[in-house]
Amino acid sequence: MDLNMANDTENKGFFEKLKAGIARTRKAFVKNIDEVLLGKRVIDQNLFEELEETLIMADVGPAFTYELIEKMKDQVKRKELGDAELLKKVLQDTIAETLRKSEAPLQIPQNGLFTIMVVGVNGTGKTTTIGKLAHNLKNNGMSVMLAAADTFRAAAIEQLEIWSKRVDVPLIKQKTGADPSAIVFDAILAAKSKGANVVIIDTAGRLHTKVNLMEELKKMKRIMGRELPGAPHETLLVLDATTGQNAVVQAKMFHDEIGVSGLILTKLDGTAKGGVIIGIARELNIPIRYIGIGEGLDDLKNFKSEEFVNALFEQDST
Ligand SMILES: Nc1nc2c(ncn2[C@@H]2O[C@H](COP(=O)(O)OP(=O)(O)OP(=O)(O)O)[C@@H](O)[C@H]2O)c(=O)[nH]1
Ligand SMILES: [Mg+2]
Repeated sequence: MDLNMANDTENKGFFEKLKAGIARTRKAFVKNIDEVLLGKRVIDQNLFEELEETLIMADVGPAFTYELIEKMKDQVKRKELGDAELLKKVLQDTIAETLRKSEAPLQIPQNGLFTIMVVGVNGTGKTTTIGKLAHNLKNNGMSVMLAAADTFRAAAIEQLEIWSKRVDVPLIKQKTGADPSAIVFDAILAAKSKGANVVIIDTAGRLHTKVNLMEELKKMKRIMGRELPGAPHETLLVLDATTGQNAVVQAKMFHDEIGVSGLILTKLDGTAKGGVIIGIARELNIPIRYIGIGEGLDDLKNFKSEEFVNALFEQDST
């Protein structure tokens, strides 16, 4: 089912919010690009160098930057581009095409139990995102359950409990230090017996070592698959946009280790590094499911590439 049932007014409201949220990225990116391109009469090596530097600074990543510049040079050589301002159109179209490939909203079947494991390094926004996602799914008529499998940090369970109360969905938990796989086991059992549609599992972002963390996540996946064929149905990796290129590195690492089926990019509000979404789309073959643009319940939204590109290139009203 389409999980985005927002009506037109809500969509408009969200678009304005998205625009406001990514204002700093727009300033750091589109405005700098404009400075490089607009009003230039000749397209020369100098211009390409300036453009390349601006793109790299905007966190879109080396692969995207290289390909784009090569494409532009090629078009200039073939005399398809004579005007620097036309380069902006090529840039915008290339971004749109890159982001489009990463657009694939999460589809949750109406029947049966769907399990979502949420992973990511500490502080990226896992627990907060789970609260927002539970709210979103509940509003779409699903019965949702949360599982507090981050048992490493004392405050982690409490934090998820606050969200579960706020959203009014049940929470499966044990004491700090308990085996996360035991919680996942309990949660699947409880969800089956209550006929819940979705279980969302919070996991630790940090253990004593990185190896420990990956081993623990793998074990949780194994236990889930044993208790419920196909589980986890979705492994969502939460990435923090403010970390720029680090987010790409983290995604590669998690994907290599445990396999990731979807991405969520948080904290797009208030960062100038939002261009990283383009690097993520270009360098990873993993759908971007949602984006986070704030700390509130309604600040998580399905990733829609066209909406994002429009918000990015929209002229700033200020
Ligand atoms: N501005 C903004 N802040 C966010 C967003 N998502 C999460 N945060 C904030 O980021 C901080 C960390 O969020 P958590 O949800 O605790 O992150 P976590 O990944 O669960 O962290 P650990 O449990 O330590 O691994 C909190 O202060 C959140 O309110 C977002 O989209 N925008
Ligand atoms: Mg957490």
